[in-house]
This record gives sequence, C-alpha cells and structure tokens, in this order.
Amino acid sequence: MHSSTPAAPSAGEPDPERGRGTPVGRRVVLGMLGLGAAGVAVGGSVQGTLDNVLASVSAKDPTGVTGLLPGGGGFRFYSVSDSIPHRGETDYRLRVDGLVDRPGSYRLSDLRTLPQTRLVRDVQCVTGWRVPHTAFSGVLLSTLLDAAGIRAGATALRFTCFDGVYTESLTLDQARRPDMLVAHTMNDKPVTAAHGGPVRLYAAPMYFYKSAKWLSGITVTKDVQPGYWEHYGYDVDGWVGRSNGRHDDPTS
Ligand SMILES: Nc1nc2c(c(=O)[nH]1)N[C@H]1C(S)=C(S)[C@@H](COP(=O)(O)O)O[C@H]1N2
Ligand SMILES: [Mo]
Repeated sequence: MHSSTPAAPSAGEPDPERGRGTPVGRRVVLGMLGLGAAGVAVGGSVQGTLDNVLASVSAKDPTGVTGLLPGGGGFRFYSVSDSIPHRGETDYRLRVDGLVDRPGSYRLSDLRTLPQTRLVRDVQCVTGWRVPHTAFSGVLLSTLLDAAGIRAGATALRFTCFDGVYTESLTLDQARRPDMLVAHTMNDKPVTAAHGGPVRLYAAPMYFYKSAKWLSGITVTKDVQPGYWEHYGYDVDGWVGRSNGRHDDPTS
C-alpha cells in the first residue's frame, strides 16, 4: 500500500466513504420515492431536479446518519459521484471488451435472455453495516466471460460504471466463481437507480465496495487494475472476514 493512502476503516475511525460518498437524507429519499410517478409522467424532469436536491442535501450531511434507504432493510446509499445516473430499457448497454475473441454489447433484454442465477446472502459493507438475506439475480460473470472468449495472457477484469467515476476489479479466478453476478434484480425487483440499477455487480463473498453500481463496462485485462476505493487503501482482494483488517462472518 502507498504510504499516503489511509488504512481501511475500523471501528471508531472516520469513515472515508462518508467523506467522499454522498449519504442521502431520509426525508429527501422518501420524497423522491413519493414523486417517482410524477417524474415518469413529466418525462424525467422531476427526477432530474430531485437528483440535484439529493446531491446538494447529501453534501451537507457528512455524518451519514440519515443515509439509510427506506425499505432497504438497512442499506446505505453510497455514490462517489454527485448525482444518481439513470439508464433503462432503451439506453442501457453493458460492454464486454479487452482481451477477448468476441467483444459484445448487452441490452437489458439480452441479459434477461441468458441463464439466470439467484443468490440470497448477507451484504456486508467494509464500514461495518450488514444487511441479512438479500436476494440478487442475474447472469453469472462466468457466462459472459465464456461468451466473450478469454484470450491468452488475460488474468483480470476491470469494471467501469456509467457514473463516469467508479471502477472495480476482480481476478479471472475470482470472477469465475458461481457467486459472482451481473445483477439486474435485488429482492426480486429491478435494481433501483439508487442501488446502482438497472445493472450492478454483485460480488457475494466480498465487501460491498466490490459490487460496482451502474455497471456499464467489463474489460478483460492482462493485470489487476485496482479500483476506486482501492486507491484509498481498501484491499483489492476484498473477501468478507479475511481482508481490510476486519473479522466479519463470511457472506458466501
Ligand atoms: N458506481 C459505484 N458503485 C459503488 C459505490 C459507488 O460509490 N459508486 N459504492 C460502493 C460501496 S462502498 C458500497 S457499500 C455499495 C453501496 O451500495 P448501496 O448504495 O446499494 O447500498 O456500493 C458500492 N458500489
Ligand atoms: Mo461500502
């Protein structure tokens, strides 16, 4: 680890996710949910305004105490960008490229057509909060990798997001596990925009920072390229209970 990067957080220490992410006020989120239908009715302009409100209010709430998402059973909202990006049926694409024989671009309908896997596990954030028994379903990463055809010399994946900021990584061996998912449902409903929809990564055995929200790209690479939080000291191999100096029960 580079000496100028802070260590991963532990109990009692300031939480770097709170300084850089944007926990969202509970009342604001409730208001956003209440106005969701109106947002659709006027073609998304209300949603855009609410996203701006969300971003500015959350910037004034560095404590994260109000960052609990309603109905989320204890999930906290995190984004290192200053708004919630939206993509859907018509404009969502997941690109698979890099060291592959067959680069591809998947629409939501394509992802739904592929074999589906449903996992129910606890979710554990490296800052300490845990949400029990959460269902995610979607396409195994291994399915997408087999379809793309991995070239010789590749060892890792780089994940990019349509927030334009966040990145993550996995080794190919990690990615081929049967609990590594490109998820489009959470608790049997479409993944909401706040939770990283329409498609997010779900790396079940790892701390939740590995589960990139607003997933838009999977690039097969020669070497591991550390992700966003890993530049601030989080472990690249983010196994729950075996990394980041923490001792949580495994999630998968
Ligand atoms: N694109 C993106 N993905 C992200 C993050 C982020 O800021 N941006 N935060 C990570 C962290 S630290 C956590 S704990 C989870 C939070 O997911 P949630 O907002 O659905 O609770 O998303 C992870 N994936
Ligand atoms: Mo996190």
